[in-house]
Amino acid sequence: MRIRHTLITLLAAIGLVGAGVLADAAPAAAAALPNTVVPAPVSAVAGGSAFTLAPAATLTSDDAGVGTYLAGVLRASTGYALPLTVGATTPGSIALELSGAPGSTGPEGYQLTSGASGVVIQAQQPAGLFHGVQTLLQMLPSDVMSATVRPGPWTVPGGTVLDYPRFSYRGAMLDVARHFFTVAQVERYIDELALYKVNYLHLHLSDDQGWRIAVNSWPNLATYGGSTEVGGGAGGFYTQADYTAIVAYASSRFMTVVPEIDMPGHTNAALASYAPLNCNGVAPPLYTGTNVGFSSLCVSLPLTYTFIDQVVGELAALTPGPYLHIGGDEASSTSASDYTSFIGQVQQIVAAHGKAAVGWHDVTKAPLQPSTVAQFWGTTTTDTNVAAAAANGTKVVMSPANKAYLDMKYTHKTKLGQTWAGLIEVNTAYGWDPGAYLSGVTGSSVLGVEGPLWTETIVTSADIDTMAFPRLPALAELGWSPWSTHDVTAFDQRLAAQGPRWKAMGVSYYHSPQVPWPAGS
Ligand code: TNX
Repeated sequence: MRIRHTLITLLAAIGLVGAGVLADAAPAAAAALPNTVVPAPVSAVAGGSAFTLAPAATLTSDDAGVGTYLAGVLRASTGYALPLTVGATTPGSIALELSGAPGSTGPEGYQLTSGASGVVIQAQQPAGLFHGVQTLLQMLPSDVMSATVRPGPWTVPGGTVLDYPRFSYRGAMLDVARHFFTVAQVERYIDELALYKVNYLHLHLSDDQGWRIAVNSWPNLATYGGSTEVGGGAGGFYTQADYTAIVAYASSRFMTVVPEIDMPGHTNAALASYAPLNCNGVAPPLYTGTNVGFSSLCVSLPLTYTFIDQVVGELAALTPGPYLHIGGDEASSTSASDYTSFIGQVQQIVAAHGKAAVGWHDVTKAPLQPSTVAQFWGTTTTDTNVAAAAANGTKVVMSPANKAYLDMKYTHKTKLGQTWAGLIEVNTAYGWDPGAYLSGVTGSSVLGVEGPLWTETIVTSADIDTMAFPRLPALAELGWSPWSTHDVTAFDQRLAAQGPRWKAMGVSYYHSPQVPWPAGS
């Protein structure tokens, strides 16, 4: 027993952990497979021989984009040529097929079968192949994520994975308003999120401290309103071409961008850019502090709605996804009746431009259109407005601040971040059920889960990485995996297997003492 345990530990240490190996060593029958994948798959059964990628291996794919993505990752770390054939009739050593998948896989799921002769991933849609590819990469040794050639061997345990998501919305939000992040920085985060099957990227594009998207009809928003950030740095903004590039990059990772223009509060950057938007006709100065709740668009002014119509119109035209986020949070400088009237009008504008509005859950104080989605960011498990909206058919994205906020500190010792919603260690981020968390907001009322990263204290990509990892994978698992797989000990073990991957990729992460990270990671 002790010898076998030592052997397994050794195999794990050299990256060969996997149920194929474990199955050989353990007397138990159908071993679970694999124990390295986050989010946990619906089912994973070990069986048959392991597959080892050989230097002469070939790739085939029914989808060019996913095939090219996989080839790019594998060629960089293995150094093998791995020729890719798109639409081949004979499967390659690794075959990505848009046929043969069980109906249960749905639009985003897949079936992965690995044996001596190769690996086959089958899905109904390219998104499913992409998610299956992420699982395959996590079944390979962690060095597969290296950007430079590593020695291998490149072994995948034998078995079958059947997998599909619990929720259709698995999101991450990046606040590019408090601190600006370049297109390359956003794309880096997209690549990291994609590893965990996140499929929505919510960009918080405007706030008191900065306006980050060029609007042709209101040019000062970006050129003046985007010229600073928290702490007084230079800020920045995305041209419409930049934004389009982000949308396209996200799409190549099967991720949909949800752009947010926060209103009626959180609008100092816009009010500073255009004096006529202010009730008193006077533009306030730009703001680089971190207070919230002091600004409001002028609800009684007709120009306000011309402004919103033109901004939303341009943004909607640049955004292929179904959602446009209107913020709506912390409007403490807007009266209750003004707020209700404002949210009513803005929903109509968003709908007129063909999008469904999303709002922070404060919007449930106002009557909502059937298509409007509420994003819960509270710290309680009861909210009568949200429950009433859900009872009325409103769908809810769950981002409880004391569980899902990636800007909260892990512990008092965490250098970055805030504490207003509490300290969030990784097991706290993992320890809640999005489908049963908020009274009256259960089952089909829950659209999914999102991890917001507010950036008052976040400045670099390393900062983003440190706050998102390992909590973002915890939230991604809550969004993807069936609740029946929920097990904190097993989760921490699977999470531990990610540490060497992040190391290989140069992703900084918080070495939580709750996770049994392998030595050296
Ligand atoms: C609350 S959450 C905010 C943001 C801040 C964040 C900091 C929400 C909808 N509004 O404006 O950045 O707290 O944690």
